[in-house]
Amino acid sequence: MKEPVTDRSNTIIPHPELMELPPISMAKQAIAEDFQRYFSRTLGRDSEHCTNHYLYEALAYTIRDRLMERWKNTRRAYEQQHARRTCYLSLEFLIGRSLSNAMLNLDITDEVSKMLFDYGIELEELVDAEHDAGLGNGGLGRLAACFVDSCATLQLPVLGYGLRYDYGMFRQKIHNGHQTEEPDHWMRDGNPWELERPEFSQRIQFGGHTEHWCDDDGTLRVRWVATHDVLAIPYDTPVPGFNNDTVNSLRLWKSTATDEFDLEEFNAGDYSEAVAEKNNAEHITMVLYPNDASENGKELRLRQQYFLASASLQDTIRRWLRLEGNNFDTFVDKHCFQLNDTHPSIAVAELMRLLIDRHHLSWDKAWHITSHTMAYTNHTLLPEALEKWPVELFQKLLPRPLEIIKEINARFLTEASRRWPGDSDKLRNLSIIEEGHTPMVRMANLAIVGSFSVNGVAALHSQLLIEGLFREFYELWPHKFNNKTNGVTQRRWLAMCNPGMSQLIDQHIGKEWITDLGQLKKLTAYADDKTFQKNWRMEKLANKQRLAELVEKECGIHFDTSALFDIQVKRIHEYKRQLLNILHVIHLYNRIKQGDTQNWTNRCVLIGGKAAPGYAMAKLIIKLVNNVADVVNTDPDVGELLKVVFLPNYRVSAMEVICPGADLSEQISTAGKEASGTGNMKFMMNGAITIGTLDGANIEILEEVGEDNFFLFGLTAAEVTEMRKNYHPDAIIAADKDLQAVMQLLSSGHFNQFEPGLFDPIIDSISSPYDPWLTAADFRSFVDAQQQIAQAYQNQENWTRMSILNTTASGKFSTDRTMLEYNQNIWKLKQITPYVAKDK
Ligand code: B0W
Repeated sequence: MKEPVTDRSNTIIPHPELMELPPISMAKQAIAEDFQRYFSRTLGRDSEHCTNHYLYEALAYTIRDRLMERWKNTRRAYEQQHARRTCYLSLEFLIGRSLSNAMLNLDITDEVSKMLFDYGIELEELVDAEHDAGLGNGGLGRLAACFVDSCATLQLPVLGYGLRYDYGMFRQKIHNGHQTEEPDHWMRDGNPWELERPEFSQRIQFGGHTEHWCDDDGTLRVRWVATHDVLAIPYDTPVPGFNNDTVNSLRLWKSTATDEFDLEEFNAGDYSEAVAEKNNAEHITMVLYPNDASENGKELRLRQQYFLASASLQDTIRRWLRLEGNNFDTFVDKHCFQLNDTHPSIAVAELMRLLIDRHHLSWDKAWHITSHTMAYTNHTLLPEALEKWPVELFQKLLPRPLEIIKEINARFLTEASRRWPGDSDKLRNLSIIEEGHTPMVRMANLAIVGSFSVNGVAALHSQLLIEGLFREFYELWPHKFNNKTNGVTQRRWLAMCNPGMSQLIDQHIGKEWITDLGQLKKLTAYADDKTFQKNWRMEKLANKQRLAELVEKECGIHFDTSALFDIQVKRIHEYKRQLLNILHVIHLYNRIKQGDTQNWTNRCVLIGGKAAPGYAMAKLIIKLVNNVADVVNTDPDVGELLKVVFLPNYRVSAMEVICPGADLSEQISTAGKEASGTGNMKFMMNGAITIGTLDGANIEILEEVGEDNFFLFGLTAAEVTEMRKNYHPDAIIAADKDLQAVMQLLSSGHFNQFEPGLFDPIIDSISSPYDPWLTAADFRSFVDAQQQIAQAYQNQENWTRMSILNTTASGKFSTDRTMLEYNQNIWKLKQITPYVAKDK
C-alpha cells in the first residue's frame, strides 16, 4: 500500500499549561478588546482601511473564539463516552451566513450590538458583509443545514460530511429579462469559519484496474491498482447548538493533487500531461452542480459523489481504529450513515470495499455492517432526478466499486427470486443494474438494497413512494419504509430573521419556543386580542418595509406596504408552476384594463428563484415574468393596483428578509410532484397565509392550521393522475372567459412586442394535452382562491388573526421535531452533554 498522504499526525506531548486557556468572557468589554485586537493586529488594518468587510472579519474571529473551547469539549465528550454517531452524508449544505447564527446561539447578539454601537458601527452592516455559503441548490441543501443546526441544539452526536466547493450556486443576474449566470467565488475574501485539518487527509482512488490474488492463508483478495489518486483535505465548520455548550462539526472535503508525479510520463517529456492530472484533481470540488431535481449525468459529478463517500467513510474508519482498534464487531452499534438522496449512495459499495479489501472482513460480515448502518432519504418522485450511471463509466472510473455492486446485485436478485420465483419482469425492475443498450447502475435501487431505512420527506410523498416508484421494494421489505416530514430551524427562520416578532412572542409566552416550537400554541390565546393583533400588524408592517427596501434596491420598483404582499420564491421548475402564478397576474392586469376593479385589493407580487442553466423552459418562464412585470409596472392605468417583480439572485440571506415580510405564500405545485417543500414552513412560521395545492407538506400545514386559515385550491394527486389520461386544455380554455382572455393576451404578443414568437413554447405547453403539470386545469380554482384572498385581506383584523394562527400552528415544522423522529426511529443516538466551557 502507498504511504499515508500527509504525516502531520506525529503527536507532540506539550506542557499541559499550553492547553490551559484562561476562561473567555462574554461581556461587552472583553468582546470589544478581542474585536479591536483582531482588527488592528491580526488583520493589520487601521482607520484608512476600515471597510465593512474587515470589520466583519474581525467580529467573526471574535465570535469564533467563543465557540472554540465548546467545540473541542464537544468532540472530547463524544470520544470519551464512545458515543454512537450519525454521519449525515450530503453533496449539499446550503449554509448561508454564519455570523448572526453564531451570535444567536451564544446569546450575545445584544452585547455585540451595544459594543459596536459604541464605536459608531451598525451590526446589520457587518452582517451584510458576509457572503452566503451557497453550497446547495435549494430545499435539499438547506434541509441538511437545518438538520445539523437542530442536532447541535438537541445535543445529538451528528457529524455533517460534504464538499467544500470553491464555487457555490451561481449568482443570477437578469439582463433584458433573461437569466445569466456568474460564478460565485464565495471564499475569495477568505472564510473565517473554517478550520483546515490536513492531518486527517485521505487518499481517494480513481481509474486503474483490479487484480484478484490469493494471500498466504489461501483467502481470495482483490487489489485496486494503477489508480490515479486524489487527496481529500477536510475543513471543519463549527455548528453551534442554542445556548447549550454543544458545538458539532460540519466536515467539508476539498480535493487536491497528491505530491506524486507520474514519473514515466514526466520522464517521457510529457510534462504538461503530468501537470494536467494535478489540475484534474483540483477540479473535483471546484463547482457545485446547479441542476436541482434534474439530470446531471456528468462524469465529474460521479467523481464528486465517490470522492465524498470515500473520504467520509475512510475518515470514520480512521477514527474507529484510533479509538477502538482493529475490531469491527461493535462498529454497527456505533454508526449510522444517513444518505441525503441517492447522491452519496455509492457509499454502500465503498463501505463494503473498505471493510473487505482494506480490513479483510468477510463478505457476510461487511454486508451485515453496511446494511445495518446505511439509511436512505428520498427527496423526489420526478423520474428525471432519479440517478443512473452508465456501467461503462463506472467501469472506467470505479472498477472495484462496480465489481462490488455487481456482487451485491447478484446476491440480492437471488433473494428476490426466492420471493417471486420466475417473475422476470419483477426482477428486472428490482435489479440494481438496468439492462439494455446502455446498461446503467440505478443508484436508488443500490441505496434501498443497502439500507435498513428508506424514508420520504412528507406524509403524501412517503405514501406515493411505496404505492408507486418503490412498490416492489416495499412488498419485499415493508419494515424498511417510513416517513419523516421535513422541517426548518426556528432559530434561523424566526428568532434570527424576525427579531421584532420574536420579541413580541417572548413578551407573551417567554422564550421556550426557541428550543420547543410547540410552545407557540400558547399564543393562540392572543389571536383575538385587539392589542396583540395591533402589535402583530405593526411588526409585519416593519418587515414589509424592510422587504420593500430590498425590492426597491434590487428591482427599482416601489412596493406600497399597505398592499397584499404575494410571494413565490423557490427554484424555477415547471412542476412548481410559477407559470400559473404569472397567468393569474395577467388575469389581474386584464381586469384592470377592463375597468373591473370594484372592491379591489392592491397587490405586490414577487417571484424569485434560479433556473438550472440548461433548463430552457424554466429560463423562458423567468423571461415571461420579467416581461409581464415591465408591462404592468409601466402602465399608468395600473398604478398602485398591481406591482410585479422578479427578484434576482434568490438565496438564503434574501429569504431571511423575504419570509418575514410576506402576507401570502404561494405553494402551488401540481399535486403529487413537490415531495415536501420547506419554504412553505418558513412563511407559515412568520405569519404568512398559504395558497396551496394538496401537495407535499402543504397537506400537513393545512391539517395543523385548519381550512379557515389556509387557501386551498386545485386537483388532488389522485385527480391529477386521472385527468392526465384524458386531458383537453383547449376545452378548458374555451369554457373559461378569463383564461381565454389571458391566452389571448399571451398569443397576441402583448408581452413580447419586439420579440415575436418568443413565448410560443409556453403557450403550446399550456394548451398541450400532454402538459404534465396541468396548468390550465387548475387555473379557475386558483383564480377563485386568489379572489377570496383579496376579499379576506380587506378585513385586516381577521387577516391578522389568520396570520397569528399560522405562526401558532407551525410547531410541527421545526427540524427539532424532525430530528427527534429520525433519532427515535432510525439513528437511536444518546444525547450527550459536553463538559461546560469555562466562561467568566
Ligand atoms: C436536488 C439536487 C439534485 C442534483 O443536483 O442532482 C437532484 C435532486 C435534488 C432535489 N431537491 N430533489 N428533491 C429536492 C427537494 O428536496 C426538498 C427537501 O426534502 C423538498 O422539500 C423538495 O420538495 C424537493 O424538491
